[in-house]
Amino acid sequence: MSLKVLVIGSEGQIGTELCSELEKRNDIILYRADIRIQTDRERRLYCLDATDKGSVEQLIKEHQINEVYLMAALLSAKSEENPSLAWHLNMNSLLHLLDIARQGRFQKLFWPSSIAVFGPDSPKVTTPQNCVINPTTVYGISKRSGEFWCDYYFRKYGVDVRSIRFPGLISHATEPGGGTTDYSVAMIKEAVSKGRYTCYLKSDTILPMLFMPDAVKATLAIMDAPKSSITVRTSYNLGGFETSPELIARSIRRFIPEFELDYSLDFRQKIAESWPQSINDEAAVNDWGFGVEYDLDLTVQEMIRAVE
Ligand code: AKB
Repeated sequence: MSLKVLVIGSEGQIGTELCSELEKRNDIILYRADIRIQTDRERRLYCLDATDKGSVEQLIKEHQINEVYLMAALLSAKSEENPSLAWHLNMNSLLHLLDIARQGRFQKLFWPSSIAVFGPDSPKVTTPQNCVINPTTVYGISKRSGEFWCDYYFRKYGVDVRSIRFPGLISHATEPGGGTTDYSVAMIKEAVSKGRYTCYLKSDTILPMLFMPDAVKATLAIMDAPKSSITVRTSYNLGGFETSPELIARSIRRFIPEFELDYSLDFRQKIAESWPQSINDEAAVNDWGFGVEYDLDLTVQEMIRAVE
């Protein structure tokens, strides 16, 4: 029997590429939902507000959904601009689904967390899975709170919720939605289209990043893993590669030697400085076999090829 999978936030940065991969699987019937699309039942597309519990529950009941990926969220920079919307969207969408899962309406939930859960008190380098975690951004607070709720619903009600703390994600299929790490995507795209880019982070600001195919591979790997191998029910650390604006620029210049980069810093610098530079993701490696395929140079090469 086919598995019925619902992706909420299907048109976003992760959702788009996750859906492309899920669509390749013969054993899955995919339902896409997003506030930005028009309902087209024949194509299994649904216009859905992720915070509207009644509509989410109705969709899950009507189609007897087995697994849900909740990819709708407001990212870090946008969340600073609109804290109450960030809290409402990032928290309520998750709490509603945890509650619907608790009633046995579907069997497995994926929810992305972020390296934004870490704050200035956390170790900056090879940040461990468990350490002092005091986020200082609205987005980080919402993600850390969500992690606690996931763990609580697993322990108290056995809800099979799985989560990854994503680093910055680099991708070309869909525009990223207002994150601090999005300069990486903008820089590569503008290097190709204009030959220059003005960056809002300092040249040596190091952050962990991951190319989208690796992020999607990790998402599917954690969801495919046997329940017994998931030992972290808050959210798994995930690393990728460490990079900075100047390192990305250097990698771009292998293909576009005349690329010019200058700087005009804004509030995102402070957010970036509160986050780790590199991540210890050995729990993900040990529990469900995470492995990175794309390093910085390969990511930049693939990005340039795709946007040219
Ligand atoms: C952001 O920059 O807000 C996101 C993230 C690190 O979760 N890319």
